[in-house]
Formats: sequence, C-alpha cells, structure tokens
Amino acid sequence: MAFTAHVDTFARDHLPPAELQPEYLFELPGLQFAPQLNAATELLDCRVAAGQGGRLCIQGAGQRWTYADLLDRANRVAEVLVHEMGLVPGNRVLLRAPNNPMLAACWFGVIKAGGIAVATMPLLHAKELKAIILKAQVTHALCDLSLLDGLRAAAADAPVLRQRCCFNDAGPQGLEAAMARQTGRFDNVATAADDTCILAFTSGTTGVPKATMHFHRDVMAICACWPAHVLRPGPDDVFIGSPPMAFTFGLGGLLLFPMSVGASTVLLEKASPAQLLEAIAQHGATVLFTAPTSYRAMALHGPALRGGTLRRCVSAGEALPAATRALWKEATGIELIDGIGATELLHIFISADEARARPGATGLPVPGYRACVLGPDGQPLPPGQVGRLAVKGPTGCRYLDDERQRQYVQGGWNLTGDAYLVDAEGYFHFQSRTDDMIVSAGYNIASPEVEDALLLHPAVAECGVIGVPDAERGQIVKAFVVLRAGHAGTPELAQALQDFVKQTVAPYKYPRAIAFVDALPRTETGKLQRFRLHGAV
Ligand code: 3UK
Repeated sequence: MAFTAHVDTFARDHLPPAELQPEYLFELPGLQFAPQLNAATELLDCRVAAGQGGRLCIQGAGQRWTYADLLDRANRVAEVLVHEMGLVPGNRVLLRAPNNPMLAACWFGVIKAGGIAVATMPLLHAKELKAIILKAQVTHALCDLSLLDGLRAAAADAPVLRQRCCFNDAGPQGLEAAMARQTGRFDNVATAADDTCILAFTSGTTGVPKATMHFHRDVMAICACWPAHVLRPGPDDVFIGSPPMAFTFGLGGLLLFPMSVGASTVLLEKASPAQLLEAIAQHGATVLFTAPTSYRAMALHGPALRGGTLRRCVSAGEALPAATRALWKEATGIELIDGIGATELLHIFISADEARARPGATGLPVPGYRACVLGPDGQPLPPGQVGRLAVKGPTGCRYLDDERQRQYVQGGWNLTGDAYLVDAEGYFHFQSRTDDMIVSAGYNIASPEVEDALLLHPAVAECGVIGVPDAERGQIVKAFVVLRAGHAGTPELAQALQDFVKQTVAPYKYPRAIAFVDALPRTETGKLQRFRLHGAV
C-alpha cells in the first residue's frame, strides 16, 4: 500500500485505475518531487520561514495581507477545521465565495490540514451545488456569508455535509470568531505528493458534472512549468484578473503563481471589464489574467492603460481571435500571451510569450508538456492537417469515478476535445472544439474561423457561429451577432457582414443566416456556449 496521509480514503478509492490514467512526464529539473509534499508548506510556510513574511501577499475587499498575515489566517482556519469541525485528512471541504482574501486563507487552511478543497463557482444554484456535494461526498463547507442561501438549500438535501461555517461574518458563530479562539500555529499534515488536494469540477457542458482530481505535486508542477518558462514573473509583480478561484485558470493565475515567486495578488469580488480597468490603475497591477471577450471590451478604453503599470496580459479559456490580439496591441502596446489550459490538466500546456506570439496560433508546447495532433487512426498527423489535440505532461486527467475517463485519456494521451493543426514550425493552431465543426455541402467549417472574420468588422461587438440543419446542404453556417452601440441590425447590415466575411475567408464559409441578438450565452468562465445557440431565435 502506497504511503498516504489520508485517514478518509474516499479520493484514493475513487481514482481511475492506473491503466486508465495518462502517462506522466517528470523530465524537467523542477519536477523532481519527494514522496512527502504539502503544497501549502511549499507556497506559504516556506516563504515565511525564509524571512519573507513581511512581503505583501494579497490585497482585496479592503484588506492588505502580508505572507505572514496569510499564514496566520490559514493556520487558524486549519485549527478550526481540525479542532472545532472534526476534519480528518482526506475529507472534502466545499469552498464558496467570490475571489477575496478570506477565500485564499480558507483554501490554504484546507490544504494545510490535509483536506481536499472543492471550490465552487459563486453563481451556482442550490441544485448544482447539491450535485457537487453528492459527487464529491463533501463533509465540510466554508462559505462567504453573502452566498449562504444557495448552500443552505443544497445542504438541506445532502446529509453527507455535516459541518459548515461562514466567513466574512462578524457574528459569534462565524469563522472569524472561531479563528480568534485559535493559536495561529499549525503543523501541516505531512501529505503524500500523490494525495489529492483539489477536486476541480469542469464547467459549462451538459450532463452530470465531472470532478477532476489533482495531487499536491500537481499544484507544484503547474508552478514549475508555464509561469516559470512563459510568464516569467518576478517578486515585485502585482497580479490581477477576473477568473474565479473555482476555475483553475483563476486558482493558478491569481493565487498559486504569484505566491510561487513571492509576488502579490489583487483579489476582486467583481471583475467586469470596467471594474478591472479601475482596479488595475488603483493597485498598479503588472500582470493581468482574463478571457478574450474581456480584452475585447477593455480595449475600447485601452488608451487609458498605455504607459501604465501593466506589462504582461494573459488570455485563456477560449480561443483568442487574431482581431482581439491586434485590438489589444493597438490600444495598449502590449502583445497578449495566449495559452490553452484545461481543468483536466489543471493549467496551461500550450502557449507563447510575447516574443514568440503568432497571430492565430495558440503557441508551442509549454516546457514539461508534449503535444501532438492525432488522426482518426490514433497516429500523429503531419504538419498542416487537422486532427485531435493530444497532450501529456506532469499533470493529467483523473476523473473521480467516471466512465468518461476512457474518452479523455487514450493510449496515455489526454485528448482535450479540441481540433488543432500544427504548422511547419511547430506552432499549434486552434480550429474548433471537435464537436463544433460545421459540415456544409461537404466542407468542414470551424465556427471560430467564421467568428474571427466577423469580429474584424467594426459593427461587431461579439458573435457566435453554429451549423443549423439545411435540407440542401446538410448544415448551413449561422451567425449570432451582438452589435456595438450605434449600429442597427438591418437586412442591409446583415448583407454587408456576409460580403465582409467572403472577403476574408473562403466564400463557402460565409454565414448564410445572421441573427442579431442582445447577448450571447456564456459559462461563468466566459466560454461561449454554442450548443445553447441551437434553438435560439
Ligand atoms: C478551451 C481554449 C483555444 C479548449 C483553462 C487555462 O479553459 C480552461 O479549462 P476548461 O476546462 O476548458 C478547457 C477547454 O477550453 N480553451 C481554453 N483555453 C483556450 N481554446 N485557445 C485557448 N487559449 O476547448 C479547452 O479544451 O474550462 C484555461 C487554465 C486553466 C483552465 N482550466
């Protein structure tokens, strides 16, 4: 029996069997992990022990914490969990809050105590929370008081959730009152490098939610790969951004990566494009993480950012249109860093820094990862041909107790569900999700390519493209377009947009149908939900 610190072995008992897990690569020097590893010790305790406790760590919600402050709070949370809430290592702890400093303290408290953090999107309703609680057999919950209602309703129906406590709560029952009763000292549980410490639920799609399992070593591995080789932040950087910490893009970009280099982070409870712009100026932020649509919206006010503090801007979550990259560059002078990541792989595995960025390409495999494009026979395709993206590296897909493991992992590779091609220089070019490929009159048409063409038109704010059934052609291309202020959705404009697309891409790809809409359906992680456009207008 392998070494584990988990007393509650639920996670270990529900790992996919070894033969269904991907192959792992640990070639980089930064990926040599000892059998015993606790990610909180590495990211937090070690920094304070090294004499850097006085450095600024987290700002947000009117608070300003040093590393020593965060360590004190996290220790107190761990003490409350263990001494007052009966947590044993391996228990799952649901976290529910907008991005704020106490959420970070709770995350570290759970990891220190050998618990498993199950962070949830703030917008989820009781029904979705209940599905998560049952799937992950969540025993404890730490919840921001402002979001208690949904959790209370979910918990009423899920007796497995035994203990809950609210933070950002001034009352006598609140977490802060319990923390005040503790010592501020905690000996972190000596977890195994391959003890699970996060269950991250995948976003957006239909069906029963999938929980991906990540180990202490996975948390450290993502810090050693993409940030170390592509982002290359320094200790004086100030990170900021929009993705919730329940989305692993946000957890890495706004908490783990800044802390892995002793930098600081700004956690915003609300991060619309306008709020982000204001907060960047207010905090002198230098590194920004957000989604392509948010860059597009912010670019309108970009000149205000020129000559400001920002020096690195990261885009992920969905494909970055070349038009958006150009718009941001024009407005701010900054070349975006695109990166494709996935909940299953925890963070970004193909990307390019500013110097290597190519419009229309996601980038090159991140050091530590290998990627290729597979044909229908499972063999790598030559350059220029479209196939299924396959990736392996130090992290990889482990679904908790889920048959879909066999779809995502095949022959040791993680298959992300994306159609890609590699060019002659080894750059990876996103085409579409494999299930978003439109087949019209025998032609394969990737929705994002038509969207990119439309986005170049000055009247278009946002758009989404799908294939709709057509008697003659099988499917036709249909575009849903949100217009910029000052433009009207007339038949003349529809005609103009169609002509415009025909001028930039092969004419057979133009949208034969166009609908003007007020907004597009998106997940909380900012992804366009093309499947929800079917049956719309
Ligand atoms: C799509 C992209 C093209 C792609 C994520 C950074 O998005 C993240 O994780 P999810 O599990 O979704 C994964 C899927 O999203 N995608 C993401 N980034 C890009 N497509 N270009 C991109 N740059 O379909 C992928 O399979 O929600 C992103 C870090 C951590 C993450 N979890």
